[in-house]
Formats: sequence, C-alpha cells, structure tokens
Amino acid sequence: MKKKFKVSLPFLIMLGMVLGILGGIPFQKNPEFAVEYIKPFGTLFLNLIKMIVVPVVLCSIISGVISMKDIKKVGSVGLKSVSFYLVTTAVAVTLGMVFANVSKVGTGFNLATEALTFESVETPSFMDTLLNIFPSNAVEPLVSATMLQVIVLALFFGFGIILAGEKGEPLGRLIDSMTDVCLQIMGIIIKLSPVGVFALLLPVVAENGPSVLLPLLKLIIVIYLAYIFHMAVVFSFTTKTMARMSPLAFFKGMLPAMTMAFSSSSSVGALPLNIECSQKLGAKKEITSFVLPLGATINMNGTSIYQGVCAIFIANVFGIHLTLTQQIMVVLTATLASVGTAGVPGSGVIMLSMVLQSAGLPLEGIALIAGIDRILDMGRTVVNITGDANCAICISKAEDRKAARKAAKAAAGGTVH
Ligand code: DAS
Repeated sequence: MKKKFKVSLPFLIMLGMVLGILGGIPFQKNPEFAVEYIKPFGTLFLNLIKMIVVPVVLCSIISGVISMKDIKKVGSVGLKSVSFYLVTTAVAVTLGMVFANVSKVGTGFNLATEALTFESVETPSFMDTLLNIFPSNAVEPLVSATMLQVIVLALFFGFGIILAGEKGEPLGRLIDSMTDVCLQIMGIIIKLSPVGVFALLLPVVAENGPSVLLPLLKLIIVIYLAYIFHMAVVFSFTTKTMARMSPLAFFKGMLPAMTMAFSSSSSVGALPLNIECSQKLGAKKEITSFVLPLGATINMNGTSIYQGVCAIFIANVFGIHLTLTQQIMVVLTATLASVGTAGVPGSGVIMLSMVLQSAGLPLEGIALIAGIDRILDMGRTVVNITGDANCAICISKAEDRKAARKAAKAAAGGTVH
C-alpha cells in the first residue's frame, strides 16, 4: 500500500514564512504591487481569524470555568495567572531598560529631530483602564471584540452556570458544544495559515527595505537581542522549575504559534494555534481555554521590553538623562500599560505614548520609531504569545502536581483505616 505523503502544518507555515520573506525582497524597489495584490490575502486571512476569535474566547473561557466546577479553583488559577503575567512583565521591561542602558542606544543619533511631529493619542488613565474592563452592555463587547470585556462577561456566565446548579447544566452543555464547533471552524481557518503567513509577510519585507531599516538598525538589534534573551533565560527558567519540562521541547512545540505571531503581529490572531500548541505540550484544556485568552489580552512581555528600550532610546536621542525614579516610573507604567494593550498589530505604539508621558519624555520620539514599528511588532508579539503559553503550561503542570498530591494523601488516608 503506497504510504500517503503527509506534510505537517507547522512545516507548511514555516515554508510560507520563508517564501514570504524571500519573495518580498524583489518587491523592495516597487512595493506597490505587493501591497495592492498580495497584502489583501493576508488581511483576508486575519479577518477570518478575527471572525472566530470572539466566539472561541467567550465559549472556551465559559467551558473552562464550568469544567473547573469550583469557583475557588477558578479564582486560584486566575490569581496565579495574573501574578505570573505581572511578574514576568515587570522583569521584561526592566530587562529592556538594562539592554538599552548598556548599549547606550540612541546616543549619537544623527537623524534630524526638529521636524518630528506625533499626534499624541489620548491614552486612558489607570482608573479608566480599570473601569473599561467591566462591560456596561452584554452584547457590545462581542460586537466590538473588546477582549478584556469579553473575558469578564465569560467569567460571570461561567460562575452563573456553576451557581445555577442543575438549572445551569443545559446552557453549560450548549456552550461546551458551541466551543467544539468553534474550535472546528478555527481548525479549518488554521489550515489556510501557510498562504496567510506568506501574504502577510511578503508586503512587510517589500515595504521595509534597507533605506527604512538601516538608520535604526542598532535599535532593532538591541530590541531583538532583549526579546531573545528574555525568552531564552526567563521562559527557560520557568519551564524548567515550574513546568518541569525541557525548555528545548517547549520552544520546539511552540514553533507554529510563534511563526503565526511573527507573521500576523497579533496575539489574538495567533490564539487558535497557541491553544493547539499549548495543549500538545501537555497543558490541560480547562487551563488553556482560560489562561491563554486572558494572556492574549493582558500579558505582553515583548511589548514591555519594547517600551523599556524605546523609552531609553528616545531619552538618549533628545539628550535627556532619566533619573532612577523616572526609570522606575517607566517600569510601573509599562507593566500597567501592557494590561491595556490589545493583542492586535501596532497596539504597542499607542501604549508607548502612555509610558513616555509618565516619564516626561517627548512623544515626538515615537515618530522616529513608527517607520520600523511593524518589524519590532513582529518580534514582540512572538514574546507575548510565548509568555502566555509558558504561563498556561506552568500553571497546568502545577495544578496536576497539586491534584496528584491530594489523591496520594487521600489514598494514604484510606489505607490507614
Ligand atoms: N502586536 C501586539 C500583539 O498582538 C502587541 C503590540 O503591538 O505591542 O501582541
């Protein structure tokens, strides 16, 4: 019987990525064709993902909450996730600032800064960000895909179904079924990834030729070194100590989701593959369906690194010395700002203005970075989703160990009688 030749989807996604990068180079002379005729297929692919992401997040979080059965367990998993996210985010932004201070990025910068202008985007205050987490309408968050509000809505419905007991079971079963249907639809869309990744990457390479990248090459290198260092050191440490698994196995298993994040620059866009990769790496469905959508919305380690480096870069370009207090303000603001950063392309730039304002740095500096932001966004989105998956796997394995200890204790208690 002739063996059917089966090419794996991760391989095809990587192939799409390589062909997209190589294919973009010839178009650098006139990127218009790539933007006009290839970019729309990448946008179409991203639109399909955005179409399914809200029902997937809503249903999978409700399913995740009701499958944990116990509101206390949801609370404990939620608290552990948010703590994991905030600590790794604070480490990330500090790391970014250390890399920027050591490399003195931005000193001796010879691009004229007088003509720089940047319309500062109205960034919400901390209290507004907190208030905006809670929806004032049960449908609007689903229509506008306001992910934090979708998560809060899902949590309330999950708790409601648990508390309703028998009366809540029909809705629970319906939502479980809806989750499986959505995951099937997501599976169909993910099969288009190789083409989507190709069509997303080619125009980016075509539009970001050497003339755009060279003047800011040092900034790009410093930021990417900080991304890689954070993943190689921090995520390897947590994978080894908390998930008790090989970091190499973790990163290998994460490749398809990381490739999608790199190509789409969207945590939300990479969420379906992130759920798939995390579960293949041993994270329980009830944990991934809650921790990953939460992370795609509030956990941005890569964006925090980017904000830390850019704050120092802009200070150096304008010859401003940041005191230690101001640098601590950058750490705190970047950590909080990342909670409000949406998992879509380019959202980090908007939060950067909040960080610069808090440190009293000129917002005009963002105009220097805007031209290469997509290149920086691709890398930071990889770090963002890898941090989400790292949290889900560490917490899932910790929950497994806790359950095993409880079972062993009960068994030991049973044998005593
Ligand atoms: N691209 C965003 C994401 O999806 C993050 C950012 O722009 O900083 O994670």
